[in-house]
Amino acid sequence: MDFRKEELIQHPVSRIQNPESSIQNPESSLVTCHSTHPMKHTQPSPWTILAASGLVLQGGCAPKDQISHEENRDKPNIVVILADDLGFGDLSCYGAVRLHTPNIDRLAAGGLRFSNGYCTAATSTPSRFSLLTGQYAWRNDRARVLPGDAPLLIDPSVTTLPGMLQDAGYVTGIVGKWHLGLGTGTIDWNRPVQAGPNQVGFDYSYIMPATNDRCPTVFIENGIIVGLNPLDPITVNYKENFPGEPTGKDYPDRIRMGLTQGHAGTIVNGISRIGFMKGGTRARWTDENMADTFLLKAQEFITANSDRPFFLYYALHEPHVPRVPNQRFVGRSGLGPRGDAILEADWAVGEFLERLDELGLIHSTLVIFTSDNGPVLDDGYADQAMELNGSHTPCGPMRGGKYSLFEAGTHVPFIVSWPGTIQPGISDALVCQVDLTASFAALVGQPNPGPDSENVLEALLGRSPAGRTCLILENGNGRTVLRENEWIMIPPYPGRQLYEDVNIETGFSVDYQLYNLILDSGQKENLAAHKTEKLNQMVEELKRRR
Ligand SMILES: [Ca+2]
Repeated sequence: MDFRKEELIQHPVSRIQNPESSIQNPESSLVTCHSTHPMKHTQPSPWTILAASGLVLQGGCAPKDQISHEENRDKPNIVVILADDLGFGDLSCYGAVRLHTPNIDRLAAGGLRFSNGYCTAATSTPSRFSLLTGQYAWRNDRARVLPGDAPLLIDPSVTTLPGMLQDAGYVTGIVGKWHLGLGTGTIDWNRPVQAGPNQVGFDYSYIMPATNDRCPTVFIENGIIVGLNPLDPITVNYKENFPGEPTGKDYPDRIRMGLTQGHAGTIVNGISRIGFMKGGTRARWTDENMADTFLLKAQEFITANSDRPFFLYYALHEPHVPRVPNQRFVGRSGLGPRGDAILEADWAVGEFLERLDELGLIHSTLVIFTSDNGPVLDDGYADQAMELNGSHTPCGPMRGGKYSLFEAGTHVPFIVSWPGTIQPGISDALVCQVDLTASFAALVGQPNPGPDSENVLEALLGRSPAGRTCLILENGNGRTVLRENEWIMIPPYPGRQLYEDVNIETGFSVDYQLYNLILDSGQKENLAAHKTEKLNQMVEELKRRR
């Protein structure tokens, strides 16, 4: 399709005995802004030293250092763990039977599990844009699934969620998937990236630039590619291949995972990707170690900043394609690589929470676990996700999936935990990731910079059964629907009813659609012709809000 082409319960799996040994690029170092914690170095690269000197970070510590530790004492740490393409029905705490996710289940059992939690969009880039800016992505025409060489989507002059928390004295970090663009135009990947997470509110960043199926397949720490050999510079192109560089299209015998759609570009680690790259051989990631790498960096961040309020955006890469979990998880789920990747994500969450506990921070940290959009089985690689899925229901009771206007596109797992402050339970309040900006602003006493963000803090903390009343959701391509209380209204949109390549319903129809989600969570009965008054009111409401 057009927009996709650019496109601690005991766990049976043993813990990593020696994490360093399995981590790529161990020479990279964690840069913190903390004055009393020396930087952790092994062999710092010149770029790392540059970053530490402030030439790259450009004074990101200043606002926080003006706020004393005394003032910050009562502010909780905030961690947002965001899975990638994880469905409402993919966790056992949300009803999965074929998959067991004991660590995320434990988080849910000790916190609030929301039954009406949403991301704003059914694809990654617009969804993450909303999470970090408190703004609907359909207001920004560029907020579509971005190629790996797209410029930064977020305006650096805008106060973001992490930027607002910086103003409140938090040290802020992102570890994991970014997918919101980098640089201001053509990027020289061999120089520090001048526009990225560090320019829109993050003091520390260790990111995958776009997605795990897109070039460049490298990690970037504070704007600098980790482990890059200057004698082997890296070049990226999304229009044409570099002469002589093998691609999945030209060398299908060199790839270990077959293709069902797209992904015919540069081969890295035996898997062909979207886009083309040349050079940077030493810096290229090994998919099997990605979860370990991100976990280590997330743990390092909270450890280094354990005595001051921190915000960590821990953006997992699972279960997005290509699904290549570590060997420890291969075959564990019985559902193939997609299920195994979910078990790997669950393990990483468990290990992360255990470190939080070891640091004595469990009761002073608010943790949110959610997903950037709904699930998909076959998303371009022949990894048997469809064939081995069996009776598993990634969407739960809902219709649609990733890319869809139907519920499963944006109705996602949403768990909030803050032991000692939030009473465990289940909440039916309507909440959305776009609301985190306003809600956290209220929590830390800052103005809300998010134009579409509503303060639902009382709902997130379990003190109120009410969240939003109205919410605009989109398919990732600017087509929107309106949810209002238990109702959802889908305006008429031209186009096919099925994305054949992923076997997911689009939600498009020439007719208006109106569903009562309490009585009909599977969106089977269109009530538009019967509830004309409600339909008309919601049509007008959506027009008024867009
Ligand atoms: Ca996603």
